[in-house]
Amino acid sequence: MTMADYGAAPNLDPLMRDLAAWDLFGHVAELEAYGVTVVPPEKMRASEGFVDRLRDAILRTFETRTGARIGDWRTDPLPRVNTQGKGWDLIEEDEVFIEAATNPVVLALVRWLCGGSAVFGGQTWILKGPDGGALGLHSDSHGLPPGSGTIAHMCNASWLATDYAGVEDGPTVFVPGSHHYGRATLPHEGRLGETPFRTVPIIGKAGSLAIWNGATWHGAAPRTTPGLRVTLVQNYFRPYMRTMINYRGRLPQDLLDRHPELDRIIGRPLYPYDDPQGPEPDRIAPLMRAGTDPFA
Ligand SMILES: O=C(O)CCC(=O)C(=O)O
Ligand SMILES: [Fe+2]
Repeated sequence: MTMADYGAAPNLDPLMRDLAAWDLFGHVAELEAYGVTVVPPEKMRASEGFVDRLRDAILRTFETRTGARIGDWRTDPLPRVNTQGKGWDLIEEDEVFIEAATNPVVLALVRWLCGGSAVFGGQTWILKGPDGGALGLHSDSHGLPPGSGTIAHMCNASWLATDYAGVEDGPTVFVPGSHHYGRATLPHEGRLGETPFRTVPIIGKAGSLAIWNGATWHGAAPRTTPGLRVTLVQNYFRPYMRTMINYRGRLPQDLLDRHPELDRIIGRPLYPYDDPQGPEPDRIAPLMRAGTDPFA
């Protein structure tokens, strides 16, 4: 007899059964304790050849959208092209991106973190070559100010499409347990090498899933090994705090130009991006600032 067998929690019981059947309770415990976990490929219930198709689809989409050729991802550097505005909105490029977004283990862990009403917020690639630098510590839960608690308001479920064997491969790095701080990093806390917070790298085989509470502080180490690190980033959100009416899409620009306070309160300066290819950095920065100060 387990608690789920009582059938008293209809939103939770089926999820608990899946987590038990798929041997995921250790990962749930890591998500609660550390705010991040890596699920190995053999637990991911993905179809045969999934990660090879995923990596190929990312590389092919990069090539089609930039016009640059990648060569051998195991050995070659990343072509030096501007990828600004090219890396998002992948879902219609290849069905493997839908498979990645709707994988049953991804969804079980996403629903553990963000509930059964979690919504898919976007997918983007990370392609990182030997000259790929570090990324400072940050929270992905943009806009959630100090005091927002420790539940996951959003989460990041990233597929490793190449092996992350060690910190030299330029992986994502985490401050374990930082989701309990309930706020984003301040500028002096975010710089890797200077921050007093201890970080740990994600290590895992291609086909693993790295999933974290969006509030867990993370960044990335520089890559020093040859070839490419390939990752599919996926964001999922709790569905609350939405506007009833999408004024932003409706009100004419000349009206907004004449009424700057209206422009501000309809959230025009914030995401979602107007361009599905985002990201629009000007729309991210004010939300990230709001993650450090309840009055921002
Ligand atoms: O792994 C990385 O390079 C950084 C990833 C990151 O910050 C994210 O996906 O939110
Ligand atoms: Fe991030």
